[in-house]
Amino acid sequence: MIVAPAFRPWSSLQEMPDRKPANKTFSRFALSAGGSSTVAGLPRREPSTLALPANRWRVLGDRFRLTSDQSRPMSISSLVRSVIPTPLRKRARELLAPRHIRHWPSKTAQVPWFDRPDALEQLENRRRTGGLSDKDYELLTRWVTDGYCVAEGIIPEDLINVMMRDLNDLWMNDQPFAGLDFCDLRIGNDAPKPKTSHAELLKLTPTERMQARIQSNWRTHSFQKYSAGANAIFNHPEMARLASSILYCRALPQGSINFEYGSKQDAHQDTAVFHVFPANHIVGAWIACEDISIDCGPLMFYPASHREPLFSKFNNYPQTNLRTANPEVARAYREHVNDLTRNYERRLFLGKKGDVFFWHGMMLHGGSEIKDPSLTRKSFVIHYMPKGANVEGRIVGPFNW
Ligand SMILES: O=C(O)CCC(=O)C(=O)O
Ligand SMILES: [Fe+2]
Repeated sequence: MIVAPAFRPWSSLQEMPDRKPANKTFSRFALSAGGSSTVAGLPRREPSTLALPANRWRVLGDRFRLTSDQSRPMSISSLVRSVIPTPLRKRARELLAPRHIRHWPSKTAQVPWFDRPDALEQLENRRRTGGLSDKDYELLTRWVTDGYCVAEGIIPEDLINVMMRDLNDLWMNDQPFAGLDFCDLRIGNDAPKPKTSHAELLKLTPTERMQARIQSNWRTHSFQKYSAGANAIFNHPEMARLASSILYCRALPQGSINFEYGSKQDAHQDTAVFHVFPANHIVGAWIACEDISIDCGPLMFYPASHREPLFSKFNNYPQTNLRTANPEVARAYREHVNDLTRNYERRLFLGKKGDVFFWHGMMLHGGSEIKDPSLTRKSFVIHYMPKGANVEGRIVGPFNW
């Protein structure tokens, strides 16, 4: 039997969830967002009332005209975002960015527990000592052996509906949200643009906007900053509890992506697109925002592929990955992944609305081919990491995105 050294996450095990995370204050407030949908086919918004996390409600409140029974201070990052214009924030980030590439140790004691040879024994111990329910034990066993697990029905439908309605309203808002961009939007007959700001979108006629919406495989990032519904899901306690149980320390949501259609994204590992240190301390979570049909280009994944070593040309990870790779290395990575996919069975995630698919940073996954382009594939993706593991700010450019 191989005995791995005791796992020491950033926070001590006493801080471990399997209980509600810190953000558990809920307030009831009425949500009545501004703007109305006038284009045929877009549902008219009805005001609704939901239990939503109270953090950052003021920022959202300004934008969504929330009425709350409770006042809470604005977070520092929200305050900075609302006071300093985006170009200035970008410039400040450039000036503060690191200039010298550092050497990142490839061998570190901080291998996540699930990548250690005794991972299943550790799970057994956690169960024996009362730290895991049977259900969680089952999910985490699947995580260890196959690099993913599925938690069914954990996000309430009404919460998803609120986020979807907010997302829908973006296309017809009266005022743009500063800092909100759409990626890969194709306007008219133009090629898809990497980024189109919300302000640019709203300059188009309603018909042009709708055409762009339905003809593009667009996505938007960090919608939780603009939508109370998205924010409630981003901070959803059960998602955080499960991601924390996987990482075995407190998991923090790092960013989000909303998709309306399939992504058709090539198979990849998230380690290749995120800068995570120590490696593999990342959990992807893909929330089905409608029942996913087989022809819409579902999320594809390759069970057990998470055991593959990191691509050899990413030899100073997390500095070297796809985001910083030159074209030759990027091409070699694509070939490497293509070769790997031949060794594993490909599966599709056909989740029901509210189901969540969690995956390991090294598990191959992507967007499968879209057989029927008229079908939507509404999803919300969140990536979790422990505090301090997202080292994006310590990476030196130039960057590919
Ligand atoms: O939703 C998809 O098709 C792929 C998403 C993905 O790869 C990711 O967010 O890491
Ligand atoms: Fe990914």
